[in-house]
Amino acid sequence: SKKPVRVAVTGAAGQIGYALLFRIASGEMLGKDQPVILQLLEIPDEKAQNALKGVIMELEDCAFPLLAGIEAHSDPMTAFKDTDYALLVGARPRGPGMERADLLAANAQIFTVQGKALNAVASRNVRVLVVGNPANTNAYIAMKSAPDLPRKNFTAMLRLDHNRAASQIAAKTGKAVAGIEKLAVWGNHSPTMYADYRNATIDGQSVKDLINDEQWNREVFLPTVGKRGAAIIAARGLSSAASAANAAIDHMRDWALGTNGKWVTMGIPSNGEYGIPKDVMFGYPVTCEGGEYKIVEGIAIDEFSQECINKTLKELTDEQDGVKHLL
Ligand code: NAX
Repeated sequence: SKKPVRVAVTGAAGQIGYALLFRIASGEMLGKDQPVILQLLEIPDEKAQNALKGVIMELEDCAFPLLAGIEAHSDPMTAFKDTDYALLVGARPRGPGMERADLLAANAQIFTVQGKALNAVASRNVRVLVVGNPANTNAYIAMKSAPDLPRKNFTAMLRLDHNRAASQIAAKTGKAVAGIEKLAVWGNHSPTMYADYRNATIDGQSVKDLINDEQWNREVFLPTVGKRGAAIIAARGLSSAASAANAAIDHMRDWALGTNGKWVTMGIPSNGEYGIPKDVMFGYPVTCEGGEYKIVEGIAIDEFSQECINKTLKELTDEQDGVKHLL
């Protein structure tokens, strides 16, 4: 049987953590034959550490055959020791009266510390997914704080946007979501993201031709996907958690085990593809194979798409400029 791999999860006692850990431990992320050791990080605060203890008791009570160990930590330097995968979920939410700049600064502090800790103690090939918001910029900060690790191993979660877009397309066309191929989401995990179905097919038919309604694309589809997080908060009184955890599982599983040629969306550091400046943590369509992702190149960018890409890029470079002095 396989040797266990180490999976670090931060914010482990939070609501996404609660929807995520049990699925990692049951083998849904890395395969039903892959034992895992969970290295869980929470803030030192007594309430958070107690909540983490409770989650660990429940994990134990599942008696998962693949769960080879569970550790509770309050320090990233021990939580990230030798870790092969790191899911950075914990972040500072926007509190009352907090300005955007304060939010960026508070998270810059967290992700600088965690990036440095990964740099110091993680596996040299650790694969990092940042979920905590602002996810792209937090991933950028962690990457910049970990100069000894491969840049390409730092990623941000755009998969929830991708899955939301797929679900809207399936509903609109009346077809099954499983039939969708070649969907792309560009840019920032924020309402500025650009979900792009121009090349998508569903059951082999062109989505654009089937829908054939550019007004729906611009006035219904894009705002619905972009504001879905807010719609869930309005309905549930809490932000998306199970769907976010599901997207994190999808992202890591596809990265580790491959997509068989299917396009998925990952936030990854640019190498200049599609005119995005180097190092910007940008949502791109990718395929995964052999534990590596590859950007889908050669997609034609029309005028409307370029406007959308420019807008989400501007937001990201503004966020990056807002934290540059802290790095
Ligand atoms: P919760 O507030 O329920 O949980 C966050 C947990 O993180 C808390 O238990 C907190 O103690 C812990 N934490 C905070 N700072 C930490 C640190 N420095 N080290 C370790 N743990 C720390 O939030 P939850 O609903 O689980 O959401 C977590 C993050 O995901 C938020 O930033 C949220 O905005 C973000 N999201 C990102 C999404 C994406 O698509 N990229 C979608 C869902 C979600 O909104």
